[in-house]
Amino acid sequence: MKRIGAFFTAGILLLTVLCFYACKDAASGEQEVLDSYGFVQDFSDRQGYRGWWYLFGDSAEGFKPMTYHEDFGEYRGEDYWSRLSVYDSIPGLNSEIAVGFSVPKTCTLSVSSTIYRHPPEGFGIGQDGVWYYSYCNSFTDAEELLFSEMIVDTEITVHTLTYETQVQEGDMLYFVINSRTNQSNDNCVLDIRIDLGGAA
Ligand SMILES: [Ca+2]
Repeated sequence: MKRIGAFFTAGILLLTVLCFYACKDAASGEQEVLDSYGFVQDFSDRQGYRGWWYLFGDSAEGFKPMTYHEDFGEYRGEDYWSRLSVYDSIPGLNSEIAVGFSVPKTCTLSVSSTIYRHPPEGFGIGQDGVWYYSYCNSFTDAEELLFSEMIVDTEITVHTLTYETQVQEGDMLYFVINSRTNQSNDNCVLDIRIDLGGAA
């Protein structure tokens, strides 16, 4: 009986310790540094969860956080149509949308992103697809782009874009969708995989 009591006491003690650390992390906002991250895998109703941010605005003027709409399971910006989700991401009429990723540690990091756009039936006049590009912290010159691609297809075509770069803890990576000059049928399906390598 004493042995059962000892196991019971040890179990309660272990649960208390685990709860303490879980509650401490939740309260402080600290998040465990993982080896890999995924936009779809980690998608959350909480801005900043696992380093992901859901944004709208402009790469030149700056981005602002979108608001999560629970009924639709998506983030929306203030600009009409501007939204982000694992199923459908659409730039606004007068704004870009962006996924931000806050780098949790200094390292060499690799990115692999897929994107496709739902093209209209019988590709319409003036429908010019989207521009998808990525940069770190700021973008003022095309040479700073880590990848850049026009997604202009007449049937569903998955584009895979990759890069590897050295980053510092606290850097912000941006993955931006721009509607170009016409916003028709700019619905995209996006994923971003990020793997953290060794120390830079
Ligand atoms: Ca367009």
